[in-house]
Amino acid sequence: MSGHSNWPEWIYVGVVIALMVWVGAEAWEAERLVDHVPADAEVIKVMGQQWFWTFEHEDGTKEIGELHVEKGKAYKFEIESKDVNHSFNIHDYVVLMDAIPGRVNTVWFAPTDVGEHDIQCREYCGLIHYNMRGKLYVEEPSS
Ligand SMILES: [Cu+2]
Repeated sequence: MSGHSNWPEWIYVGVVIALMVWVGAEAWEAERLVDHVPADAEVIKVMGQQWFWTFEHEDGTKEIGELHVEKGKAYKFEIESKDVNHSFNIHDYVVLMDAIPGRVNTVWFAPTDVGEHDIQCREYCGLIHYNMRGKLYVEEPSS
């Protein structure tokens, strides 16, 4: 085998290893972002039912069809359903989670700007599904 050079193979192996490390790191980061609920996140209980959403804040405040939150805070949604499967969606903040009777699904978000956003149901849940909408109001912090 004299005169045979291995360097193209080693470059190939190096590139493949680098790609695998990169894909692994990206996947790990994505997983971390999805799973890592900030410790100070306020819990908001979200209940879906035909055909509206209700919200309950940690201090017991309840809202129907609209949800008021503060800019710069983190919120953890605990999502359930009273009847059939729904899906809780805040399109502008890429919040999307199924609301299933008998179990609690969680998803978190942290609004960054003051404004209004649509809340909707993304699972066909019966006759008036199209009207199962709500409004998210992101407001300036009160204190
Ligand atoms: Cu629906």
